[in-house]
Amino acid sequence: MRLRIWLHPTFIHRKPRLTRAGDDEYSGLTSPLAPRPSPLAPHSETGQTLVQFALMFFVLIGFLALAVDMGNAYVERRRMQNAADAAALAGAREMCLGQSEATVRAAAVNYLVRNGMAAADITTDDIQIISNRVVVTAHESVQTLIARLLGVVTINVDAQATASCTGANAACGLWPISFDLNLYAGVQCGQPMVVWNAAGDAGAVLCEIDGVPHEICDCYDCDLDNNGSDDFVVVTDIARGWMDFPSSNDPVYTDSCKAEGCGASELACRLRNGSGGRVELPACIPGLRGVKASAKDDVDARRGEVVQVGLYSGVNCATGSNCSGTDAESYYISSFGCVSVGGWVQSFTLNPKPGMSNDYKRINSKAIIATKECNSGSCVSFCGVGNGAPAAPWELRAAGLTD
Ligand SMILES: [Ca+2]
Ligand SMILES: [Ca+2]
Repeated sequence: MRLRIWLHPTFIHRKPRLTRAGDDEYSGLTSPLAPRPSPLAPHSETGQTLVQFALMFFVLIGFLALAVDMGNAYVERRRMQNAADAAALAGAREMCLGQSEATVRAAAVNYLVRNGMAAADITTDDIQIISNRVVVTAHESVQTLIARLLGVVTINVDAQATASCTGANAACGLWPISFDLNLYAGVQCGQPMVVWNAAGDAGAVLCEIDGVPHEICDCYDCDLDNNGSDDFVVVTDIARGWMDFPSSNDPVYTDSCKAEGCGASELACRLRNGSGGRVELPACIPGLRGVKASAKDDVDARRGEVVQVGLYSGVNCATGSNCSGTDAESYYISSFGCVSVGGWVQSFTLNPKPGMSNDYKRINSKAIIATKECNSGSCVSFCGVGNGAPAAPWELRAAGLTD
């Protein structure tokens, strides 16, 4: 009998849009959806009301279903999006670590399940591995509460995410030595760099042929096994620098080696332990050229390890520095790479090539052997995300979500 209330004139007056079709006084306000008067009137009035009631009931149920079930589906879709994001990232991370496709896939499946997707619902197509990308679809059928009264028992929700393994935007635990990016990019994968490190040798190891500067190995013999290709690249202090990493404000990545100034003990600590701080690209890091003749034990402590290094594309980017003296410099770090530490050599010998003038003498120097790493599963940032740009083979990598 509640429908009678709707027909009361005062009520209708206040809510004209609820006016029933056929009420003359208010017929101008009749809804176009209202049923036409039945030819069976007046007996049909009750039936007509019932039809209206039924229609409104279904409309009401429809709106309720929309509110409750769609709201629920929306929440579930958010959950599936989180699952897809986490799974794609986990897969891309394994990709960066150089793992097999099966491992990439397993990591993605693991994260889908951990984030609420039923294992039984996961199909092969849900995880696609395309080049350096992992595309994950998370999906589920949400049981409806209200819409099932209208025959809709489940709503399918799905979400997709793409993550890729690309160059890293940040590094932690950097070794406190950076290389000139141009020089580093030109070194062959797996080729050792002999990082010259004796006082005065930066000037001594010069190569000029007919007055034109050349690569050091054009004047000195770097092909010891005479197979026609150089066995190493000589890096003097014009192509590398010692980093004095600035304070890290990051509460997670604190730098326990940090000390005032630019001293040898701070550098030794970092050679041994790496910098705990986080360096995000691009960065201008103060430092020194020069030599660190006392670093032998600290370098040898890392022998055989792959360490992450900054690569600079410019110098003197900073106006102030903790470092002082003629060797003080700052380095514009625009990329990261990795080297495996071959250790310290107390006396590395270079012999002039046959035919060089008498100005070129045999020279010996303390040196650090650092071999350029490419496609290494150890060359992965643990505090950065992917920068989105495809990584060079030697570049420090990280996983990141891609649009
Ligand atoms: Ca050779
Ligand atoms: Ca310092």
